Amino acid sequence: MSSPNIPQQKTQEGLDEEVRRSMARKSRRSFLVGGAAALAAVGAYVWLDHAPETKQLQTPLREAENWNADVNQALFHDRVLAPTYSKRQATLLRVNGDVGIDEDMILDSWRLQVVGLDHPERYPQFTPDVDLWSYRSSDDSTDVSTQPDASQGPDVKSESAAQQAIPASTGMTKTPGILLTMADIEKLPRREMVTQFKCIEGWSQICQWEGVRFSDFLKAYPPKLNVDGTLPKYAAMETSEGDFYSGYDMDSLLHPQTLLCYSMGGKPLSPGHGAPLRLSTPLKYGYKQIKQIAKITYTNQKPPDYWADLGYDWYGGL
Ligand SMILES: Nc1nc2c(c(=O)[nH]1)N[C@H]1C(S)=C(S)[C@@H](COP(=O)(O)O)O[C@H]1N2
Ligand SMILES: [Mo]
Repeated sequence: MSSPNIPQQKTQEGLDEEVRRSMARKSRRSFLVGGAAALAAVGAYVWLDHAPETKQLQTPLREAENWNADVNQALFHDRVLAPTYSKRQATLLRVNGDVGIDEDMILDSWRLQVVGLDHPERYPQFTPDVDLWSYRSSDDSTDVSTQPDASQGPDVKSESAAQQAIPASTGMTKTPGILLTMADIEKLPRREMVTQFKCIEGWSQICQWEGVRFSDFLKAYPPKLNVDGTLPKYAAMETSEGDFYSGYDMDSLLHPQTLLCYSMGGKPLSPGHGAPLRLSTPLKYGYKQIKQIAKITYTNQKPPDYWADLGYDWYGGL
């Protein structure tokens, strides 16, 4: 009897079988690689298909290739997904934190200011200075206009990164960008997720969220690329007067579970939860999930962050 660790003499048939198996292994592997490439190609196709503006851009091919490689890398590399739950397990989230939120904001007057786009002027929603947009409030006494008003003193608008860089009140520097309505946001693919919401204070709840993936938003309204063809490193988000502001790294934003949400548990967001649009991600603590977003700015500078300025971790990762 031959011992199992002494190789049997290989017959021609045995060798053929070995070669066949190794070929099969190889082709399975190349199939997987080919599959990933095909997926990337589909991604690129869907991208172009969904963003006709991109086609008109005539970006150099090299740049376009980097662009796709960069984004597909971000979208398709091994993502760790946070656990999801069944809708039955979802509870009603408590309201926690109201910095920068105008509960009386007239939602028709809401716009999402987007700054740092690639050729913003090609969009119908273009405006030469997003900072001139006024959010109106039904409560007149709290209706702080975003129009410059010297009589109100220096604390009328707390300073966020974008505002520090571009002093709107001087009227010297403009912040070109686009002003999106909720209808614009709702045109993007609707996603649902039931995930755990964790607050650093020590409580957590399972919640059901509805909205759009940040990655879909970015594809529809792509940022200006860096000269090497890469995406900006960060996005800054802030409330209408800049009182609450949060910064995000691009990798976290492109994660499939990072949503711009307009509803919770199938019902439109309440003002306290950040109507009409907030961020939700199970990857970060509650304090990184900005409510009532008014402005998104793509940038390569690490944006300031309300809670990081108070000593919490800037990433707030879980
Ligand atoms: N605009 C704004 N967003 C905010 C806050 C805030 O005070 N203002 N608080 C944060 C904190 S600390 C938490 S825990 C969550 C709470 O979200 P919820 O009120 O929907 O539970 O919102 C985050 N987003
Ligand atoms: Mo929090």
